[in-house]
Amino acid sequence: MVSPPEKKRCDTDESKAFLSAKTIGKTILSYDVVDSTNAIARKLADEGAEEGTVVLAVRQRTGRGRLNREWHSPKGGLWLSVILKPEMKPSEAVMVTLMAGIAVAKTLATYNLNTSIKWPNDVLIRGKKVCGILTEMRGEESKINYLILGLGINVNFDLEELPEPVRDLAITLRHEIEKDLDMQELLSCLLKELDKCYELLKSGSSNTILNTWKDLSETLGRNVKITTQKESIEGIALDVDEIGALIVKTKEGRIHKFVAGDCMHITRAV
Ligand code: BT5
Repeated sequence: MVSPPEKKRCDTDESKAFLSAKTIGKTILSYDVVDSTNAIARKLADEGAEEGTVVLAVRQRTGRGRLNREWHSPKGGLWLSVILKPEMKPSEAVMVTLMAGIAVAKTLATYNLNTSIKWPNDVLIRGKKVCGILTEMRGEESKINYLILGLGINVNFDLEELPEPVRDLAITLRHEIEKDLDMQELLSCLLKELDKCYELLKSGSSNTILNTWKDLSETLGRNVKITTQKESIEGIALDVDEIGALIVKTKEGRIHKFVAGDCMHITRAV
């Protein structure tokens, strides 16, 4: 159950900034404290909200990662969800996650930050997680009704605000560049990049997305362990296929493809 969130700002300034958006950011709903922006976006999508609607919150009480894992969302982060209605098969939804990772990487590059991406959804700075992406889908076997693309970026807060085990694997932009960023500017840049990358994806330019993703990938060429609800496989991450599935070759020479799963980097492959 989502507690009724307090509507915070009326967003006229924010909305104006994105009138040029083709899809993502034409409508921005901004909240103060919520349980999860993904949960609000899901509810809005069920009620028929238009594609591209962005739900933004200052803080999340119960932010979520994949498999219902906790996503710590103190004040000072960029916590948002976007309603998308792409015409693609559910098995292709991982492409949306990959394109979102690219948009985040491009946004952070404008601040001279070097990022890499761990398949499928972690954006890293010097190997530490600065952004997590959660793509949730509602649909039938062959059709997506809507996707909720949730993005969490650690921006203006201290690492000490994250609990101990998470802190060691995470990074915030404040920690990395030793100053605070203008959140509006960061949001504006991110939504523009997301809008551009999404247009590219919708126009059928998956190859451009995949090639950019490969350049940013921290995973390809490494020995990895992929864990899904069914199995756990170790091998070399060879490539991603045309729908963004990770191709892994085991030491016995068997090829596996994953459209979802947890990826652990074991060593750099020789
Ligand atoms: C993710 O899941 O990385 C997806 C995170 C998506 C968060 C956004 S915020 C806006 C929207 N609303 C939501 O409720 N969610 C989305 P996963 O790959 O399962 O990673 C989860 C793991 O990341 C946790 O188990 C922790 O180990 C770690 N973690 C939690 N909070 C973190 C943080 N703030 N920074 C870095 N790592 C964190």
